[in-house]
Amino acid sequence: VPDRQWWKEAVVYQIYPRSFRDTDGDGIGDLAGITEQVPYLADLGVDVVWLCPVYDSPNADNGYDIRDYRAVHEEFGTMADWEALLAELHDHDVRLLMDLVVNHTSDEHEWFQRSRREEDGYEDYYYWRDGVPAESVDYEVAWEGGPVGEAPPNNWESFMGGSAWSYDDLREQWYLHVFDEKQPDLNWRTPAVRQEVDDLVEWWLAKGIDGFRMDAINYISKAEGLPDGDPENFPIGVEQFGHGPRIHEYLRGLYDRVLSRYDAMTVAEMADTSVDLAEEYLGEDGDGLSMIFHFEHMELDLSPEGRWDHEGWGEWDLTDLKETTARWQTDLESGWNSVYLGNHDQPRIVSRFGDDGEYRRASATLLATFLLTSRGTPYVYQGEEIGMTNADFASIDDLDDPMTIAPVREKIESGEVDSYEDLRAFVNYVSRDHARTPMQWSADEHAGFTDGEPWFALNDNYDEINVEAALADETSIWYHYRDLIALRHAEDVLVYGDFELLLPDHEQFYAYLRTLGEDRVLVVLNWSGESPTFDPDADLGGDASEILHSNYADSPISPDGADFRPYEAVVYRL
Ligand code: TEU
Repeated sequence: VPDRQWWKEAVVYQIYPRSFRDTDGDGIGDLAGITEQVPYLADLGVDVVWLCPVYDSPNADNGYDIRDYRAVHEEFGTMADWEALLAELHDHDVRLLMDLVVNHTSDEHEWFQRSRREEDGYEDYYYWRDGVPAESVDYEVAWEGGPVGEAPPNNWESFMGGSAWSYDDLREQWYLHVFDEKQPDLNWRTPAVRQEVDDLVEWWLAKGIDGFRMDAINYISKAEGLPDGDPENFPIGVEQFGHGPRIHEYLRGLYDRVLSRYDAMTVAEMADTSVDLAEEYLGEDGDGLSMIFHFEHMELDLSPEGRWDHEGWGEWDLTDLKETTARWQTDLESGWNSVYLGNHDQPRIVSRFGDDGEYRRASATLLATFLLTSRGTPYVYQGEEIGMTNADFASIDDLDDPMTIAPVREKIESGEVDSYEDLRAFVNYVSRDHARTPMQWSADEHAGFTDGEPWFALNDNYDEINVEAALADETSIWYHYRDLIALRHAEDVLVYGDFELLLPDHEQFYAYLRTLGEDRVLVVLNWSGESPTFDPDADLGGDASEILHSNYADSPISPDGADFRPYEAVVYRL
C-alpha cells in the first residue's frame, strides 16, 4: 500500500502573477485576473496553484524582494482580492501554495531600515561587517561604493554578478546580498529572525493556505566566519553559503514549531543538490519537507563556467537527460520527487527540450507525457499547456530581468563582446525573461492579456499560439495536458509506481516502466525528430494490452518493433 499524501497525487500549476491576466487595464497581471481564470485551471484539472510572490515589493526582482510579508502588492490588488482568490480556488478544489522568500528581504523592508539605524534588537537581523583594506585582498569580483581604499569583507559574488556586499552610508558598514543589492540576506543566526519567520509562516497558514514553495532556501545558513570562497565556483562563495552548517536546524525548527501543525505541502528550491544531499532534507526523519526542486537537469545545457558564460551553452544529450532524471527517479529512496522542466527562471520548455518549429505540437505533448507519467509531483508552468515558446529579444532595452541585464551589461562595458548583437543568441537561449512574457489568451490585441499597455512585450506569435485557439482544437497541446492529468489521477501506478529506465544508451528513445503490484505501464517517448524503431533490450513480459495515451492519432498498438514518428509519445498498459 503506498504511503498516500494529497501532495503526491497533485499536479501543480505555477502562476507568475504579473504576466498571467490583467483585469484593470494597467498592463500588469492581477489577483482578480487569476480568480477569473480559476474555472480554466479547474478544467485543465490541476490540483494546486503555486503563486509566485504577490507581496508588497519595490520590484527590484519582480516581487522576490519583499517589503511587507503581510501585505498584498497594490499592483496586484488588495488583501480582499487575495481572499477572494483563495475562496474561489478552494471552491474548485484547487489548493494554494504561496512563495516563501526568507533568505532575504527587500532593503526597503522595515527590518532592514531599523537594522541600518542599529535600532535595539534589530542590529543583527542582517549580515553587517566592516570592510578590509583594499590592498590586503585580491578579489575577482568588482564592488561599488564604500570608503576609498576599503574592500568588502570577503570575496563572495552575487548571483546577479559583482560583489555580494554593498556599503551602507548610514550604518557605515557592508551588508551581504547573494542576490541583488536590493535583496539583503537575513541573518538566521539571530533568534529573533527565526521567530519572525515562524510568525509569518503561521500567519499565512492560519489564513487557510495549503503550503509553501520555499525560495532559495538552501542559502539561509552561512559558514561560520564567512570565509572567502573558491574563485572557481559561480557565484564565488556558494560553497560557503549553500547548504550551510545550521540549515537542518533552521528547517527542522520551522517544521517542528509551525509546519507540522498543518497538513501543509512544502517544496524547497535548492540549486546544487545531489540525491544524497536531498535524502537529508526530505521526509519526516529529515526536515519535514515534502519535496525539493533540484537543478541537475537544468544545468545539462549550460556552460560549466556557469549560466551567464555566453560560450559553451545550448548543447545537451538525451542520454545525459535520461541519466540525470532517471537517477532522481530511482535513487531517491526516503523522499519524494518534484518533476519540472521549466519555471519562471528558465527558458520555455518546448524551445529548450523540444522543437519549437516544425514539431512544436508533437514535442510539447511529448514533454507533457514525460512530466505527467514520471514519479514525483509534476509542475506545469503557465503557458506550457499551450506550448508557449521563447521570444526574440532584439536589444538590451527589451529585457527586464536583473539577472540577465547585469551580466549582459558587464560583458558589453568590459569589452568582452563588441555589442549586444554578439550576445543575442545567448540571451535568446537562456534568459529568465522568456518565461515572463505575458500569457497568450487569444489572438486579440495584446493577446487578451490586458486592455492597456502590457508591462512586458508579448511574444509576437500570440496570433497563432493562444488559449482560445488551443481550446477550439481538440488535438491541441492543451487537451493532451488535460487528458494526461486525468490519466494520472485515474492511475495509481503513475503516481506511486516504481520507475525502471529502459534503453539507457539509446539516443532517441526515453522509455521507462512504471510498476505497482500487478499494474505495469510502459512509456515510450521518441525524443527526436527522427523515426527510430523501438526494440526493447529486455523482455517486457507480454504485449501491450491497451494504449492509455498517445500524442498522434493511430499510434502503434504494440511498441515492440514499431517505427515511431517524430516526438511520438505513447503510454501503454502491459
Ligand atoms: O531563484 C534562486 C536562484 O536564482 C538560484 O537558486 C539559482 O541558482 C539560479 O536561478 C540558477 O540559475 C529564486 C527565484 O526563483 C528567483 O526568481 C529569484 O530571483 C531568486 O530566488 C531571488 O529571490
